[in-house]
Amino acid sequence: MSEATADSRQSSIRPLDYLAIDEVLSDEERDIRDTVRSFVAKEVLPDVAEWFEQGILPRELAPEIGKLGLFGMHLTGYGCAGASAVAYGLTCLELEAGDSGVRSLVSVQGSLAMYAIWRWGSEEQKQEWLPRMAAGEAIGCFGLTEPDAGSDPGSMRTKARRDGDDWILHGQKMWITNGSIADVAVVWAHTDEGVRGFLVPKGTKGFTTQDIHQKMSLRASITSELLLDDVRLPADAVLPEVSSLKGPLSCLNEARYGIVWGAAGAARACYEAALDYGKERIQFDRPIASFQIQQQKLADMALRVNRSTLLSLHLGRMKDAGTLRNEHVSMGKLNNVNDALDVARNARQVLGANGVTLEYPVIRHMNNLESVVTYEGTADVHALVVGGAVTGIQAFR
Ligand code: TGC
Ligand code: FAD
Repeated sequence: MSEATADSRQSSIRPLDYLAIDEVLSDEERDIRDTVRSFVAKEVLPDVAEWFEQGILPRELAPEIGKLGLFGMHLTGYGCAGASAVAYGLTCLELEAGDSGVRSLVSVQGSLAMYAIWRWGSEEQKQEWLPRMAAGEAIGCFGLTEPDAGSDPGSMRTKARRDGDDWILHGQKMWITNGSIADVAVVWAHTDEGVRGFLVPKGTKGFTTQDIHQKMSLRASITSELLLDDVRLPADAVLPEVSSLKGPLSCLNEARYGIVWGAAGAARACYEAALDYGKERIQFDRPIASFQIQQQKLADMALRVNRSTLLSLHLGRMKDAGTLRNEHVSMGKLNNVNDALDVARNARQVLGANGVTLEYPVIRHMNNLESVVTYEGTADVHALVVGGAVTGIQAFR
């Protein structure tokens, strides 16, 4: 008998960690993961169904998340924690096991708004915004998408032109997470010098927001329209270090990386709910988990949860080693969000009628994932990135 077989006889399978992925994490990674898991259990899970129903996300959550050091935790300096990519990923996994809206708050703040300033901003901009954003005292949003420019952000209509030393920014952004609660909006616009990013503080004359209502997904998250009506900005409002689409797209890589992990968290939450329910719910005098057709569903969920977590970890180790490419991230987002959607849809059926209520987390995750599969590049966009990488032929245009 091989040593591997003997080992596996000694330790039993853990249903929630089938492949014993825990054991390949470092002590520090497990500590961070456990801290975030406890935070979610205490501060998110008791209320999130209510937030989802009401379509709100309490702003008071931000300083609590800031105290834990989770905003921009993978960045260095300026009050940021300087954690590893894997630690940041595990954080996203645990947050999204709570709700995609909470992970989105952290992604948009840390990976989009803070990263844009950290990577492309001036020293003064970093000093002004990053410490307060890391603490959750100031909130940021990231305005790239427009009503007529989603998958193709290069076709955006928002423009900025120089007027003496100032800039005049005009246009409209759509579907912007944290838009109306943000203290600073990072807004991308065409200029004569290429695509540039602007820091637009809340209350700037000509800058208004309007929340998007009647969403059936990501309800525990604020989504807004940004209206920029000839907004006059000083010269130092522009991010000085980039003037092409590479600016916003580099930020998207960071946020997509977090989503890769987050989707595995939403999947785990749905699988766990289905497993518990399946063992407790009696029909035909037996727990429904004893029927082969339900076991097949549970086995498929276990497979997808483990596959997506392993893929996340692999990409995380690559990111920490400096070998992760944006094409790798695309494969991760494509696989993991699709896996999570499959898990959520199967789990919802295992729960029967209870699967359509907010008493259980499954339909909330299932609905949220319909946004997650669309934002940060749709599944089609990521399939085309992977297709382009393997064929060498770009199929977007
Ligand atoms: P393309 O000509 O390929 O590239 C233009 C410039 O950008 C560079 N580049 C990248 N740089 C860094 N990371 C990437 N992933 C990059 N992809 C491209 C490229 O090298 C080039 O640089 P340079 O120096 O030559 O100027 O651009 P394209 O117009 O053909 O578009 C490519 C495409 C379709 C992949 C891209 O536009 C895309 O990703 N579209 C999807 C848009 C998207 O994901 N929007 C998300 C908005 S934010 C959001 O959804 C937040 S949700 C809330 C949450 O996160 O929780
Ligand atoms: P479209 O681009 O119009 O796509 C419609 C369909 O056409 C999709 O199925 C797509 O895959 C397909 N399609 C498009 N182009 C191609 C092609 N070349 N080949 C094949 N198929 C194609 N944006 C921000 O900037 N900041 C935010 O904070 C933000 N938060 C969001 C929060 C939520 C809840 C949601 C739902 C969206 C958010 N977005 C945000 C916007 C999001 O990034 C866009 O919705 C996304 O990029 C897709 O754009 P679109 O909705 O305009 O769809």
